[in-house]
Amino acid sequence: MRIPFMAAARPIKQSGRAAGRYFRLYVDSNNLGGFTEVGELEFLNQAGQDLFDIVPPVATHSSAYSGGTSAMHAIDNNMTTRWAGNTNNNEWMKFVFPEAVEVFGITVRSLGLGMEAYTDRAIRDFRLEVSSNGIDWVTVKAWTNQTGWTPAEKRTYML
Ligand SMILES: [Ca+2]
Repeated sequence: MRIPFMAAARPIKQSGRAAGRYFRLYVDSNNLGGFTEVGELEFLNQAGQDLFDIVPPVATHSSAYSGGTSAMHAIDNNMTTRWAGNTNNNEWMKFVFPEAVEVFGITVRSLGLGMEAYTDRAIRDFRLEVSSNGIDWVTVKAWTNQTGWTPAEKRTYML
């Protein structure tokens, strides 16, 4: 008899936190610029530290304008680089951690140096999702109407 994998790996979603190995930042819409872009993204642990630095994940994306704008460029601690999805809606970045992590919040930075004219590419309606297998997703929390971004602005969203 097989022991159900799901019992051990089931992601935990509860008020104020989410735990698992598989996460996705799903962008329903940006601020209507041509591309969906994020300068930097952080996943915060309970101490407010960036889990991307502590437990580096593999990052992938729905699409990217070029190899130099892949999802990895949203977590490289470099505000001169960014992730750029090809359209202004239904784009995502996926993060697979080597072990389960507990996320308490996220921070998002809009486009930084050299991209000041394109703040309409910043994300507007988006959600954090968690998964037990990297395929089937559960929304942890959604945020809407995030407008009026200034260049390299950092906003914090707690779960
Ligand atoms: Ca970057």
